[in-house]
Order: sequence, then structure tokens, then C-alpha cells
Amino acid sequence: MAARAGQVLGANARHGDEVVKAAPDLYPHQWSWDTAFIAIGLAQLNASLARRNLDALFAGQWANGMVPHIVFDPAAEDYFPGPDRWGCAALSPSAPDEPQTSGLCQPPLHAVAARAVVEAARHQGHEQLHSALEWLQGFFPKLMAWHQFLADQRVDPTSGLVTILHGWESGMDNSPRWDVAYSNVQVGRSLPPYQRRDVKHVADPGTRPTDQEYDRYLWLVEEARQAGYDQAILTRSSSFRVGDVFFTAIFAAANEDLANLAEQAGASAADRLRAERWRDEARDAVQRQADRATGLATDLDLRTGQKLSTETIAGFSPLIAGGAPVELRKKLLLELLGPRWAGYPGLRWPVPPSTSPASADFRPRSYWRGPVWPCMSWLLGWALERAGEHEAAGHLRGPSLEQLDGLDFAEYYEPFTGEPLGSLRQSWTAAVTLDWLCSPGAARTTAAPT
Ligand code: 2M8
Repeated sequence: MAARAGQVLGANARHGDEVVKAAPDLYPHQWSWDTAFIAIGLAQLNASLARRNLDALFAGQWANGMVPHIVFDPAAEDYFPGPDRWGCAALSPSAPDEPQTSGLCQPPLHAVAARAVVEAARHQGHEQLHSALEWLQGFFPKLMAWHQFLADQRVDPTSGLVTILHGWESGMDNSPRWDVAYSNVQVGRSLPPYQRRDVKHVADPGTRPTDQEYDRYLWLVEEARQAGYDQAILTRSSSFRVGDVFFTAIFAAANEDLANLAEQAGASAADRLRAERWRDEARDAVQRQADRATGLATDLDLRTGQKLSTETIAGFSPLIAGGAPVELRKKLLLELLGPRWAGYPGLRWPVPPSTSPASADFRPRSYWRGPVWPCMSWLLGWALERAGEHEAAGHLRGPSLEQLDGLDFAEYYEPFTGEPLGSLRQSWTAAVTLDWLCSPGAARTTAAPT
């Protein structure tokens, strides 16, 4: 299985520079948080390749520190919206001319990836570790600039949550988390016409977002263009402004790793303290969103002040953020493995779907509205390992590896039938498989199926 996962990443790599695109056809460019997952998986095979992928993504970092959600491959044209529709370099003084990028960002998992790369190198001998630490000296300031961008431009001063300006920034594009916020987005008449390309790359277009949803997605791109991608304007006036609890949790987790990397990177004590402060503030913000009874955390519509209570996998954000009090962790574990989530009757494998099947919002085949995403099962398992919850992490790893045993490495899976959906041979699915199978921590959890 590990060999096949490695082959998927190899086949998805661009010739010459070995930069891995998110998927063979559907996503022919580098995506931001996909690249972090990819680097985590690649670190088990080839740490220098993992580093090169992070470097290629950060070649697209904006002058204001933002790491864009897509870095475009000029040779790959079959994705919409492409660089022309975004027009970033022409509209924003912060955007690089080369490589061309999108004008949004995604959850900042990159410091987690950087730490994974350094730790993997530590197990691969003295020379590997030396190269990894040398690389870290150059990469660490880029991570600092990225986190500083989020702290300065995106953290909402009242709630402490990270503001997102588009569902695409959450990484969970059409999740029911955003239904209320999107219902307030009025598509303007000036929306230029467009043709979707995503629907022709999947077996069942019904598993992708609807045309109505896409109109709103493209309208928000239009608003961002009109604001010249100016963060101050957009965080004041965009028709979609949400405090994203899951993004904030990843920011907290990434700051933990950033702080841990500071010394090895030769950074100042002040940098480490800054990362620790961002971590603590983000953790507090996430915990304040937790429901008293279940522990599940909610998003916040910053335009209206409305709490966005939906039963999605993002509810487990306090586990991802780390540092949750034992009581809260216990409640969330009961939920996660209980009958509304991984223990829901009739699931093909006992792993948490993206939306609880017990919720009225649940759609078993529709993208982020219900299917199981292996990358999310991995992220939860990773967070549980880090919290010392090895047994619970094993409950996610074992069934996930059974799910992946079909070797489709699908983007997402129908929770009851186990049908692979979306793109097959998706890079981040292959990457998390590699980590589950090969990382030194993997031996600790339950044995993989044969
Ligand atoms: C999906 O999002 C892109 C837009 O960014 C799309 O649907 O075209 C999401 O699953 C996102 O989380 C992911 O990073 C991206 C590439 O895998 O695909």
C-alpha cells in the first residue's frame, strides 16, 4: 500500500522539478494546505523532495506574507478559475509576478509540515538532519511572515477567531458550515460569464458543489478583485466574513510547531514567544466556541454576529488546536467515537464523516456535506496522538487504512457504501496513507490490516 501511495505522488509530480499537484486532472496545480499534507507524507520517503514542495509553494508567498491557496503551473490550463480570472499580479502590489497565484489563502498547516520534515530527517541519519536544519534556517522566517499576516490581517479582535473571506479559504468549500453566510451573498449583475471545468473531471458531477454555489464563489472572487485584494477593505466590506473555528485551530497547532522549531532554526527568543502567544490566543478563541454539552465548537458570522451551529467535523476543532482541558477532550472523544459520528449505525467504516449523518444537513455523496475525507481522519488522529490519546488515534487509523485498502486514494468516500468519490489518486490521500504506514509513531497504534 505504501509503495502504491508513493507511486501516486510520483505520478502527480510535474516533470523536471518534482512539484506535486493536488490531483491528476481535477486539480492540476499546487494547493496550499494540500502541499503541507503532501510534504508530511513525502517526508517519509524523501525529505529533500518534501522540502522542495514546500519551497515551491512559498515561492508564491505574497509580499504581505500571505501564502496563496493556489500556486499555478503555467503549463496546466484545465482548471477554472485560472490565473487570468484572478488577475492578482495586475491588481495587487503584494502579489508576485511569478509564479502566478490565486488571491485567497487556506488553513496554515505548513509549520506542522516543516516540523514533520525535520523530525523525519532526524530518523534518516546525520546528513539528512544537517540538510533539514540548514533548510529550516531559510524557511522559518517565511513561516513567521505567514503567521504574522494572519495575526495582523485576519484575527478578529473581538472573537480571536481567524477571519475567512471565502468558503474556499476554509478548505471545506460547500460545507453546511457556510450555508447561512452564503445565503447573504448577493451575486451582482457584473459577474463576468464563466464555464466550470471541475464537473467534467469527476464520474458524478452531483458530488461537486452546485452551479448556484459556484456563482457565489465566483462573485466573491469578483469582490476581492474589485478591492485589489486589499485585506483591510475586504475584512470590512466583503459579503462573506466568517470567524472560522477550524482554521483558527490549525493556526494554534501550527504555532505550537513554529515555537518548537524556533531554536533549531536559529531564531530569536522573541520569535518563539510570539508564536507561543499566537498559539495560546488561538486556543482560547477556539475553546470559547465550544458547546457546553458536547464540546463541539461553532463558527461565527462576523457580518451578523450569528453563531453558526452545524454538526460538521470542524466541531472537533478544540482537539486539533491542542491544549484542551481534560474534561473538554473527554466530551469530544465521546462524541467522535459515539453514535452521531464514527459510531453511527451502518457506516462502512467507523470513521467520522465530514457532516454528522444524524444532522439534517447530511448529504452522503456531496463533497464536504457528508462524505468521509481521509485527510481529515488523519488530521484528527495526528492531533490525538499529540495529545497522548494513542488509543483513540488507533481507532481512526485502523479503519482508515481498511478504507484505503482499495488503493483508489480517493478524495472522499461515501460513508455507508464506501464508494470512492471525487478525484481518484488524490495526492493528500496518498500522503496521509504514507504517514499512517511509515512514520515512526505509526508502530504505536493498532496494527494495519493485511
Ligand atoms: C477543493 O477546493 C478547490 C478550490 O480551492 C476546488 O474545489 O476547486 C477543497 O477540497 C480544498 O480543501 C482543497 O485544498 C482543493 C484541492 O484538493 O480542492
